[in-house]
Amino acid sequence: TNPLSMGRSLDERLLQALTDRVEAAQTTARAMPKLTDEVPGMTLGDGYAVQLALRDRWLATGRRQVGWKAGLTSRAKMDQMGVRVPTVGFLLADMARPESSAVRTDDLVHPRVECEIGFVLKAPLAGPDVTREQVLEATDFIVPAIEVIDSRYAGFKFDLPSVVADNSSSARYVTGGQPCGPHDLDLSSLGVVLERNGEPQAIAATAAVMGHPADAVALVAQVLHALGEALPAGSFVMSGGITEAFAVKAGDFVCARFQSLGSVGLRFV
Ligand code: OOG
Ligand code: MG
Repeated sequence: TNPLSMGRSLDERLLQALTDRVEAAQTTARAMPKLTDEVPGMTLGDGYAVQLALRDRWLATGRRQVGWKAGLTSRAKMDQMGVRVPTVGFLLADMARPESSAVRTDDLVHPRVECEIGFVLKAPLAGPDVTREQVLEATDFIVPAIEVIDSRYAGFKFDLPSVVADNSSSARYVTGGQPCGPHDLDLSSLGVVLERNGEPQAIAATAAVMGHPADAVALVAQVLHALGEALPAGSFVMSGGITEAFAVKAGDFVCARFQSLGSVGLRFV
């Protein structure tokens, strides 16, 4: 079977009920059981139907979407989470935090951090077969980023339909460092050190993300095509965690140091 098959099985009433549940867990920062515990037949397409229903609810309240992220694009992340297929999630403007700022932990369930390459597009990307080269041509600049993920599932344990419904654990993100043109460095072999409280937690290189982070952005475009969505010019796209993610708590300081791109940091309170 096609790993990106978007077959759907939920009726409208169940779709709205599951969306209510995810919205409540995200808004109150209370963990919930996996959606598939109650609806074992839930498909990947159902997970995306919940994710998009949630996105549409929030846009209707005036929140603004700035882009999308790739999830589970590295072996380290897939192994850590026990999931084998990459995902996408939407990014809202109010999820962003200023560089070096203090991120509250009391409105999150069990936050984790990961470092990523962010892409800002100057041209749209759409269609079923977007390539790495098309991504690089459409990119205005790349920028180092830290994503704060927060699964709303108890124990950070989930399966593919459940995590997709939970917007691929999206919570907060911060960009920093030195923006750089997409052709100014070899994006496949940039080293990165992720530090917590001054100690290196993980050391990796960008090739960990599908061989090249632009391939992860191409995958985002392909998944969005299957969902009837696309990446407009101006989109911000995060290409997925390069290392596994690390739990953080109030008092922690996290810094990601990227070869050639500078560093980006956050505090937790
Ligand atoms: C899913 C989110 C994954 C990434 O960069 O791989 C993600 C999770 O691990 O909770 O954002
Ligand atoms: Mg991520």
